[in-house]
Amino acid sequence: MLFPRLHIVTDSLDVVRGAVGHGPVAIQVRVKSCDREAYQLTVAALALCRSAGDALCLVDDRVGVALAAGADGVHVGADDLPVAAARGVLGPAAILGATCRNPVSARQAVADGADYLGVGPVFATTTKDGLPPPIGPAGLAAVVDAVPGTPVLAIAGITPARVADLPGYGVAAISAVIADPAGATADFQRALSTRGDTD
Ligand code: TZP
Ligand code: MG
Repeated sequence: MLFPRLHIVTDSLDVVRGAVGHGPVAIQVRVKSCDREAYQLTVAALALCRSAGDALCLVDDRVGVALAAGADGVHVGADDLPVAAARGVLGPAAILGATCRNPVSARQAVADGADYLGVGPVFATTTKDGLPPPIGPAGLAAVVDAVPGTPVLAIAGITPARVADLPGYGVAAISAVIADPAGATADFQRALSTRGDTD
């Protein structure tokens, strides 16, 4: 399967149901409560991804949950296990993503074993607290240039209408798909497939 250019980050099975079936997608299960809830949601999301056939199931932050549930991989941020430590626990086959904000941290994450990068905040968002100022498409482009061959996904404030103007491999979204998961996902897939390759 082509590594998905669209990553939907969610704690909702309704969103997962709407997001699969419109083309390659990665579901990133992001649960802020506890491991038990994250595990249960991951098992259910993974089943939906497997039925779709072209969907990956990744887990935000929680390496143990990803391993226990048999998910395809993990996405780690600044407060989670370091990339090298996560890679050590996961082994070589799992997909490992890392959040980065600039070229230096991006190069380091790739050297430490990240397969792809989530880069942002590209735009302002109210979805996550405590973020640094947005880096904009130009900041994103600097990271894309720093890690040739590594898929870079834009995150924060991403909507289908913004996809055409973003450099990099793809995008990750939370709030843009909540109101209408299937419709918004289809819009994202259309926007991604009609833009030129920008990575
Ligand atoms: N990490 C950086 S920004 C962000 C996360 C999890 C939230 C992005 O959410 P939205 O709703 O797509 O702006
Ligand atoms: Mg995280």
